Amino acid sequence: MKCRKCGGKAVINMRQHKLSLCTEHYLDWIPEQTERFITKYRMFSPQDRILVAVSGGKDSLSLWDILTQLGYQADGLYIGLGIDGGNGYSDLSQHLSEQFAESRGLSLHVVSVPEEFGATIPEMSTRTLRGKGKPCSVCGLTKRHIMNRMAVESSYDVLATGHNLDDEAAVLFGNTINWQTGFLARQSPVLEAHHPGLMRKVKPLCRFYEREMAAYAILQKIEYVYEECPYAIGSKSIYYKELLNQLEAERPGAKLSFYLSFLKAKDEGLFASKSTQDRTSLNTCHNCGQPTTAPGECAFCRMITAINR
Ligand code: Q46
Ligand code: ZN
Ligand code: ZN
Repeated sequence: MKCRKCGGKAVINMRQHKLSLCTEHYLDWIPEQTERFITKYRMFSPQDRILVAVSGGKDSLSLWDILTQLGYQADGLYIGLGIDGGNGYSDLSQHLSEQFAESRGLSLHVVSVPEEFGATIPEMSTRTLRGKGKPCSVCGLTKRHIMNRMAVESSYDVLATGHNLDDEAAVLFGNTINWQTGFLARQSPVLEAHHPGLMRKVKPLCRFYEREMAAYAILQKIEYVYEECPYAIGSKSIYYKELLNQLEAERPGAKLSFYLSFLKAKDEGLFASKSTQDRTSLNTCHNCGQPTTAPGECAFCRMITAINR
């Protein structure tokens, strides 16, 4: 297998793009493509201040690496969830995020959920669900609240997350088989802020396969946490990813085409009425000032009240 650009030894073959590249050209190709997506979806400009949500994993650290390489002003935000799972998952991911920031002279905001709210994510979940179910819904709600609040309070222009194509295709698949039209209307590489307390959100890696990001992180020698969060095991999203991988093995490019065809259909007006509906129905939480679809308090503030009861 030879690199298409220089004829040297290729380290990756991307069947969906009919493209093989050597280390050097692969490490150039990923940032070039990222820049293309940033421009295509009008994500941000060099004047914008970007907050990157960093988890210590390959995608978010690679995203931060790529954005700074491309010359963007990007700071990081790490949220400590207090998840141990027997392998010190949160401690290790925080350590690797801090190490990454320090080695490159970048600034990283750290918010600790246990310090700020008096309980770890699994503890919060036990209190709200009374021991039933996984902590993922509590975790997602908490992370979204903190990310938005930190980005708005520190006057960033945009919040960037490291979701890759496999993440986006799995979400799309789950929403499609259940025809979750509200969620489908909101799924996009760019989520505009339709409320003063809401931050714009972008996903610059949404067109890269997970294996492409893993290859990038390894070849770029980024030290990241290999283990998944212990609560991700057995999740629906991993199951959907496996199904999509089976499809991809038979039909290279199927995942990318599933996602891109969806974006095209949305551009052509699919779910347009649903998006307008969502935009007009946002209120302000009486307690924290963040946008909410519910009248009165937002879901996060209601959850914190329930935990402290
Ligand atoms: S939601 Fe669930 Fe993730 Fe939170 S508890 Fe772990 S698996 S980290 S993306
Ligand atoms: Zn080459
Ligand atoms: Zn609130």
